[in-house]
Formats: sequence, structure tokens, C-alpha cells
Amino acid sequence: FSPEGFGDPGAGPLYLQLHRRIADAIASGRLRPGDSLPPEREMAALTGLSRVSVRKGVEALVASGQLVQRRGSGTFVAPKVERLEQALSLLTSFTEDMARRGRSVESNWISRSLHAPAPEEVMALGLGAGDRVARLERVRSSDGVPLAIERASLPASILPDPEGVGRSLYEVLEQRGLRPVRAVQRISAANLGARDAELLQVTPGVAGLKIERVSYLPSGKVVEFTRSLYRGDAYDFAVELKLAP
Ligand code: 16G
Repeated sequence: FSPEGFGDPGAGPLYLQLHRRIADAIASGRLRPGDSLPPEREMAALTGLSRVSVRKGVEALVASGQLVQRRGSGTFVAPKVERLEQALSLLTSFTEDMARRGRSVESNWISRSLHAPAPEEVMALGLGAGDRVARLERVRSSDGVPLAIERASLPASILPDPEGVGRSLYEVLEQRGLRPVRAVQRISAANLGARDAELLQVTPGVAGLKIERVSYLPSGKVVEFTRSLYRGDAYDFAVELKLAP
């Protein structure tokens, strides 16, 4: 960051010039994913621009996803996220999806324990009076990049020991002969709130995909009711369509 070159008549508004300069530095690799940017005040002093121009330039790069702002810790070059194409017609687990792509899987547990069910869990899981629910909450990452937050609820009759789930929920269900064979999934748009954005290491307010999956045993019994938030900048969901009869 230096004052040279700013203010060229004809080069457009100052904030756009800063925007271009940072975007060029990212494109050329001079600024790398994860690098931190100086605080606004310092950038203003280094470039001779006003703090308002610096803020506007940085905000535009945050909005386009090139920079990420994290509460309390500053502004960083966004990690490089490779978009993943995910088939919508196959009932697979996160662990299987990543293994098939030859990618690593990391799960950061937020919680896994038994609870009295909330009304929507009673409805979705078809629970009776006094039934308990196992809740698994985790951030799913691959190759070091957080991709989704998953909040799964299962009847305690299916998963009485949520602490026993290590790497893969579906692996545990499979071992017990309780692997789901059918699921209904709903996808909708969501802007990520402050806490979820922090867990996914993105800027609060960016677009995410809310996915609800209810999966079933061959008997028709519900196995899981999972609410997930997937990063909008990391996933493309694809499905094959056939001619309507
Ligand atoms: C997938 C499922 C989720 C399931 C999980 C099990 C979606 C949107 N969600 O992420 O419902 O609980 O896989 O994964 O696809 P695991 O066996 O790796 O724990």
C-alpha cells in the first residue's frame, strides 16, 4: 500500500482504484488466501486516501467474496474455495461424498447429546410422549475449508448414544442395520447470521443454502431430521431431469 498512482484523473473514484489495486494483488498472488489486511486507519495513512474511501473499497471486495471480515480479528483475503458439484438424486453421507472426491473430511463437534425434543422434532421424527432426541451439531470441513454446519436430530430409540458417533453418522447407522434408504430434501436460500458465518469463516450476511433432510428406514420410520447450512460459494447442486409424462 502506497500513495503512488492514486488520484490519476480519469482513473475513476478513489475507492474503486483501491478496490482494483487489492483485487490485482489477489489475482497476481501478491496477496494470498488468509493474508490479513492492515486496519482501515493504517490503510488510509499508507495510501493517503480518506477512511471513507478505504472502507468503501474494502466493503466492495467483501461483498464480492474476495475479502472476509471477522469480528474482532480484522480483514483477510478469502480462502480459495473450489466449488463442489453435488448430485441431488443420491442418498449419500458427507464422509462418502468427500471420500469419492479424494478429499479429506474434518468434523468439528459443537455438541452431541440427548434432549427433550422441540415441537418441530416431535413432528418431523414422529415422536411419542416421553421420547428423547439425539442431537448432533457439527461443522463439516474438507481439506481445511469449512463447508457446512449440520444439525441432525434422531430419535433416541435409533441413536441412544450420540457421543458414540465419531467420524460418520451414516457409518454408525449402517453398522446397526439402520442406514436410511430414502430421504426427502428441501433446499432454500438463507443469508448467514453472525454466529453461523463465523463457524463457516465467511462474512456475516453472505448467501448460504439451507438444506433440510428427513430420511427413512425401509419400514417408513424416520431416522434423521437434519438441518444444514451450506456455503453458497462452495456448492452447486445438480439433478438430472426427465421429460414429464
Ligand atoms: C449429509 C447429509 C446429512 C447426514 C450426513 C451424514 C446433506 C444435506 N446432509 O451431509 O443429513 O446426516 O450426510 O454424514 O446432504 P456422515 O455420515 O459423514 O456423518
